Amino acid sequence: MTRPIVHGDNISPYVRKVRVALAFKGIEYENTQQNPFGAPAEYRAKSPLSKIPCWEEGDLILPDSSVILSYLEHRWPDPALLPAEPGPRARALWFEEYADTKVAESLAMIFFQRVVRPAVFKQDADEASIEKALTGAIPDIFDYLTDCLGDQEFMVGGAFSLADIALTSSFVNFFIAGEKVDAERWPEIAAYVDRIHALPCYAPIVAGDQPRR
Ligand SMILES: N[C@@H](CCC(=O)N[C@@H](CS)C(=O)NCC(=O)O)C(=O)O
Repeated sequence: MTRPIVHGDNISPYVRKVRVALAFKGIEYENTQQNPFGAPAEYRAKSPLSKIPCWEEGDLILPDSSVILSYLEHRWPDPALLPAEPGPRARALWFEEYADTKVAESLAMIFFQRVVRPAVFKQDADEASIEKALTGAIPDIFDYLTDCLGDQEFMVGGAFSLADIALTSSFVNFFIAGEKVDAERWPEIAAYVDRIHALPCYAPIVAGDQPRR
């Protein structure tokens, strides 16, 4: 069987989300390191929003990280990345949605401004947007996640799930952009992110995604 392909540059939080899920499930794949910006027509034919990641497995083309994770969960259910119970399962899907919207827009946005924008678009970072996120949206996110996590090890159902993968992926970009979680103000979130990033399916990916010096 030919190996499935994940199209997408490893530094994308959405591509990382898929890679961690694949590592957890022990699925082998190829990666094209496709850049979404100025992607060729051949790629846009597969991913009409011209976003990454996109999954390709023979005739099956799936352009969206949440759709890909849903497919992986049905196709390779063991080990599971969603709780079996309907309530916790839906709750995990909510955290995936929150991570892919609010969390990525706020945390990975800083990486986009400081790293991608100068490198790809030859533009300066929008410091006003960064400041607004650091003083508004990001503290709100950390407060909300602190409330949701409580004293649990994982975000949902007492076990590692795709909620933990999705919620912590953008933190890799946030850290590379030079930011950190204030561990005095949000000790639970600082410890949670470190704990999830240290898991065997996640740690090599975090290490491999650090910029080369
Ligand atoms: N909902 C999509 C979002 C993917 C996404 O926004 N990826 C970014 C890279 S981190 C991208 O491709 N951006 C290119 C663009 O917006 O033109 C998913 O979960 O896969």
